[in-house]
Amino acid sequence: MSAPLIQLVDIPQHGDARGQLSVAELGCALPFVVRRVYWIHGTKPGVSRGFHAHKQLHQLCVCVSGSVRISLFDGRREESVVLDSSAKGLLIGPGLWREMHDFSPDCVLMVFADAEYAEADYIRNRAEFIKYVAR
Ligand code: T46
Repeated sequence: MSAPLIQLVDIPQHGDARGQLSVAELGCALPFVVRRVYWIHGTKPGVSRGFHAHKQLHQLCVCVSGSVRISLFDGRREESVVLDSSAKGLLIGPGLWREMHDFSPDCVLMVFADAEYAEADYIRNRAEFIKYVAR
């Protein structure tokens, strides 16, 4: 049996009467040293994003507001998950085609990455990706 493509991690929450505080810490929710953080927000209605894979990059995606559906494809199987809680993070390793759909207007998707931005790490053509994972 193959490992699931969707790997969710629990993000510790420290809620009290004042509200919520969530923590992504190395060795706990974060399995790698973070070298870059970016966030996707203000996504227009009906827009989807992603449509690429990475050769090396590891990322943790946390939907800190609203919701988004993320699908992952390894060249054979496709799985998807709705992220709608800052208490869950989705780990996405290399060799996975990702697409992001159904962004809510208030969605803020925060992404922690283990490397600096490098366009050479992207595979943005699906046919090329399928060839790449079949090697
Ligand atoms: C991913 C998914 C979940 C930068 O200059 N630096 C950066 O760190 C990033 C992430 C992007 N960019 C530039 C590259 C493009 O000109 O921002 C523009 C939009 O990037 P892209 O079309 O790749 O965005 P998404 O939302 O399709 O994909 C992003 C990440 O790029 C990708 O690594 O896994 O979010």
